[in-house]
Amino acid sequence: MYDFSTDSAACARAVEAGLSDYLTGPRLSGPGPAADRVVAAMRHGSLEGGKRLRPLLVRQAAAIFSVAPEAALPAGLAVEMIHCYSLIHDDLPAMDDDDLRRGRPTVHKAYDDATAILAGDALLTHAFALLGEPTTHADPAVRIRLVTELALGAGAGGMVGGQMRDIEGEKGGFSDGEIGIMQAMKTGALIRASVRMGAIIGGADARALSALTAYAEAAGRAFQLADDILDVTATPEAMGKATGKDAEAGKQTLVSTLGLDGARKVLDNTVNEALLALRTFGPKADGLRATARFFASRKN
Ligand code: GRG
Repeated sequence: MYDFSTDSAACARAVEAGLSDYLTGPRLSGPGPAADRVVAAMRHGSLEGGKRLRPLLVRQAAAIFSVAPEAALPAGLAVEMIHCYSLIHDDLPAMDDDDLRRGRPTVHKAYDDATAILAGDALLTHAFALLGEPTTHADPAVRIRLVTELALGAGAGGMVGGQMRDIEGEKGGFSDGEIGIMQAMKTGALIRASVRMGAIIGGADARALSALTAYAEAAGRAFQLADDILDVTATPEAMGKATGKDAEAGKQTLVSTLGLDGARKVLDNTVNEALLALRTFGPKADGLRATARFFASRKN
């Protein structure tokens, strides 16, 4: 029987080891000390912390097609590198201006703004270098699909575009629909890409890919709703942040427009929608089922 805590802990350990290994490897070493500083900042922003949920989704989606966890790991590491870069840049004074991330000083606080920008840039760049390596998948056509999937999820039609809309939305006046689109791009797109990358590694056919995409889109909405609920209900310490930033800044979220009870109801329905999308898959999809439930129940 699938056990979420065992599998997610095993995945987190593998991600920590895999990232640490990659971030000490020969691909990152330049000829002088300047390069060492940026690698140290990349390590600060990506190691020792984080739930590693996106690599877990890659692993769980691949598991439906009997792909071993190790075979899904490089793609999971690439997604996590993109996620960590986005957090490093999001914490900068020009964006959310946060001092703490995962209970530790943010990269620009531990180093400086310029180093944090460069560390994020380098994580972004190396994510795609890693996807291009034959160890990620033996078939170059699969590697190209993985690169495209991640680039589109992270780019202007996905995470970066969602962040831009979020910044524009701070002026207020977003409808529920516009908030939903912004969130689907900002956080949903990377979750969607993670699930689809696992499915692509597993050789999913069009029908399976479409069902898993429907799962991922609902799971992404559930993740963001839970995040918005936690922003107003959890203590900042539990979230590893200095403050409950979004609520404090009066940011528009579905909690601010639907109220806490309304948002919790939508969250339950959204998790059910994610589970329904998996109905044609057997017990091998239990990992993805457990993660959708975890998204709704998480405490940080
Ligand atoms: C700066 C290009 C750029 C994008 C930033 C994703 C994002 C866009 C910003 C993150 C800000 C944020 C806190 C969004 C809420 C949802 C979210 C992504 C939370 C953090 O993800 P978790 O909970 O974090 O998976 P851990 O630390 O566990 O990895």
